[in-house]
Amino acid sequence: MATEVKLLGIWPSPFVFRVKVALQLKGVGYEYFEEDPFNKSPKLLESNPIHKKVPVLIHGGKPINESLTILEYIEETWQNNPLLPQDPYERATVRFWAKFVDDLFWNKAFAAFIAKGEAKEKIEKEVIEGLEKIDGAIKEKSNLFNSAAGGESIGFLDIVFGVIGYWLPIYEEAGSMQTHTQKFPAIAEWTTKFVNHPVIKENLPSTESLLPFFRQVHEFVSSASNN
Ligand SMILES: N[C@@H](CCC(=O)N[C@@H](CS)C(=O)NCC(=O)O)C(=O)O
Repeated sequence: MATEVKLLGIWPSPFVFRVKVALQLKGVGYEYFEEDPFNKSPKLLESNPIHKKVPVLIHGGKPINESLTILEYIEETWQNNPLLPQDPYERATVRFWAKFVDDLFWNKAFAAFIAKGEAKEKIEKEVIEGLEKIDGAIKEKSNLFNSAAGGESIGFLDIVFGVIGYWLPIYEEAGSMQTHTQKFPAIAEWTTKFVNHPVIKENLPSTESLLPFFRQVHEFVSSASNN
């Protein structure tokens, strides 16, 4: 009997989306549990006691935390349909850009989403610098961003990059950010191909549902930072 796979998530999360896509590309069946971030389940608190965040993958009763670590775990556990390239240098390059993307998102883009006034403008400039670098990387290393290369398959970096190509424009609108992710030509082209991939389409929450959600998040974090 196959070992039981469970995923704890919330539907609007780009990090949970990564795990759903990776599992589907590998053909791994799983049971999904929708969490309430304002009333986290005992299962979530005991499975991710350090960060108390989703996604959490539970495989045979053992929890794995943090989306990038979960993707690596999935890649090593189910070796069919590889998400990472074979060549060690290319694998290292993929890991470098995956980390760059997450650092840019958390340290800059999310910070710009919640910042105000001059601080917002300053950090937006840093986001733009990061986006320029990513745009260059997509052009230069298009074999690693599979959907940019027009490849049929979706790779590790495509899965990770969804948070910038697809989610960031929604944050920009919900948080009145002037970073204009989709003005970067390689990012825009990548996004068009990405959203049309069948496995991506199946798992991607719609912009129409995400926008009101992130407007609420923005309102919530803004009022919290005013108090
Ligand atoms: N670095 C984490 C980020 C996960 C994350 O931020 N999850 C959010 C949902 S998008 C969460 O669980 N938030 C609940 C909280 O912060 O209390 C990853 O890659 O998995």
